[in-house]
Amino acid sequence: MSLTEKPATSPERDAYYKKLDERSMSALWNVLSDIITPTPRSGCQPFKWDYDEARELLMESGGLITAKEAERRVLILENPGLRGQSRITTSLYAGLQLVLPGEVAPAHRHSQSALRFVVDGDGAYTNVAGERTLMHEGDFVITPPWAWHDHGNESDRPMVWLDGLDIPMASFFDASFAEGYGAESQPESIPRGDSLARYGSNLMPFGYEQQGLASPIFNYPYDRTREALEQMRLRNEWDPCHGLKMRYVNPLNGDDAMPTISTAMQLLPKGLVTDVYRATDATVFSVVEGHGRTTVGDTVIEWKPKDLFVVPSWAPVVHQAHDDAVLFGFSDRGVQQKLGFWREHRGG
Ligand code: 1HN
Repeated sequence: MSLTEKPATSPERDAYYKKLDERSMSALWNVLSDIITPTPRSGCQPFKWDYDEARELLMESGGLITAKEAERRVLILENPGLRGQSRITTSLYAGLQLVLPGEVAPAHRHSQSALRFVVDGDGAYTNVAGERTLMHEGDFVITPPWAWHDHGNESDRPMVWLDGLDIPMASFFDASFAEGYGAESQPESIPRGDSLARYGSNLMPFGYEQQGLASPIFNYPYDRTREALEQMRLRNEWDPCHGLKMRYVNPLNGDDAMPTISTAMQLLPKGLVTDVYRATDATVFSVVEGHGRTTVGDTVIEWKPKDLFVVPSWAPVVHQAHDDAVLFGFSDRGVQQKLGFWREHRGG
């Protein structure tokens, strides 16, 4: 038995395998090297979605179907190596959602967690568990599992955001539940801004105990994130692989803001070329500011603001910033760490 080679076949062995097959069994020694690989062997491929192209197609969908009829008017970003599986990486789903002025995306809930990362537009809202928040470019917004949520756009501009969901994880565990609210939108039972004031002011309500696994802050506004990065750059200390990279955390315990999806924002200063980096968490990037080039193995990705790209597990990555650049990223890092799978490697 070997981890890299399969045993030879013979007529006797083949006859034996046929008997196994008829009883829904099979021989490990014929598949071992395929299922226990020395390094990750992902079907996920590096890929970039040009935002201008995606926006044009999204706007076309706006003339074909309403947000209400679609339930969610979303173009799924399908990894080219995983077509037809509604996934951008092996474990994560991503899509671009359009809400036109005056539209509503009806209230529903599901076991899958969602993140919204605002790509284009200003001032549409999402209601999550009774609290409404207005969304601006660069904001990171959380919909925890099983929370009622509906969206709407009362601004005068189309709004586009990136949805990231743990759909493939829920499917893997056969743990998907969903239901409609029965009305277009839920009542606004909590004043706007409540969560950020209560949990995002370096304070915590006296005696507050964690409810659920997601952060009690559900909108991490971009202006605060950007300000933190800008202040930090003054020390001129850059991680050779990441520039300045900050995780979004749950202020109660420092865990990732979401239990199944790890999120981060990174600043890459003009001219920086990062050291080679690889990690087992395939990562989705959304370009917030700046232009640059990311090489993923042999693939070269040139990016500009609002473009989206994906880096597979264990692929060697180098980022290069042509001007000051800000990247939002999400992955399953936290899940892998909790389960003992996560690995990284710095340098060539
Ligand atoms: C969903 O509920 C939203 O609430 C977006 O905006 C995308 C993809 C699959 C299943 C549910 C949303 C979704 C989704």
